[in-house]
Amino acid sequence: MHSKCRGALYPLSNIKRLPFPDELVPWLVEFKNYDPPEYESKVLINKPWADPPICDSRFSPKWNQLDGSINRKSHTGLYEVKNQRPLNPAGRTGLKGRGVLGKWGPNHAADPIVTRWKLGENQEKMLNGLLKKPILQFCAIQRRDCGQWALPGGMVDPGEQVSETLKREFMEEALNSLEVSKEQYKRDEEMLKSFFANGTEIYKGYVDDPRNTDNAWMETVAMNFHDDDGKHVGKFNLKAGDDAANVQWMDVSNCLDLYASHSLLLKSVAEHLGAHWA
Ligand code: RP5
Ligand code: MG
Ligand code: MG
Repeated sequence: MHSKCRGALYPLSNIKRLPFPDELVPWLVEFKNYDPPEYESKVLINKPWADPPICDSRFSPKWNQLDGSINRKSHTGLYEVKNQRPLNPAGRTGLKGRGVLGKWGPNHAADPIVTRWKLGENQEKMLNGLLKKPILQFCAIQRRDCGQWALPGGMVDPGEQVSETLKREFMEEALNSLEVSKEQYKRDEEMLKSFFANGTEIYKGYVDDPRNTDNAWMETVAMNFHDDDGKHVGKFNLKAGDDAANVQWMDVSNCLDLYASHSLLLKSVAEHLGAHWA
């Protein structure tokens, strides 16, 4: 059940979502006279990465399909389209329109979950909890838009391979690749090439993102890239860039309060690698 996209105020606005009880989230449950406010951020006007307004006569999207280079398919299966508007597959959010999201329907992102073990003074793995499991660390960024800590994920550009998005977003947000010299960029990319070639898919699907609306929502492909001996990315100098204000290695545990569904993604990684969680 999504909850982060049902907060009182829509992010970066003073638009109030319609409040309603959890049982009314599924579209299949009747909600008489459901008519939430509508919001479309001005930021989207004439942006090349954004769809036109839904009522624009030149806009004829192909829902649930690859629409030219724009992927309008959902990882969750076929979504419904009602009154020419795609419906959020996770249910009602208390807001119509697409808010600040560029695309009507699914907005595809990718989340790199880059991990290493937390090591002690003698390079031994540090343990935690009753079960004495090793502590995993992940590369976390602090988002500029809301100040919350998160995975260094980002949107899949039209026509871009998800594997490319994962590497590019990590480089932009955690290595500041948009501002380093060409030489440094090449070195970083070369070092990351083999590291990012061996990832494990952790999740593919809907994200409970605070920007979601009834007609536009985030989806992601999350992959884990684990530096087991800490000699590769685990040694990199992290530097925040683009939409990240800060970057750091953060201990993985159930105490984390991260952006959107990112804590859940880390829980799966901890399970997958046999790391401490709770
Ligand atoms: C989240 O938003 C995804 O999981 C991903 O981390 C992120 C992508 O959006 P931007 O970081 O580009 O704003 O839903
Ligand atoms: Mg980004
Ligand atoms: Mg981002």
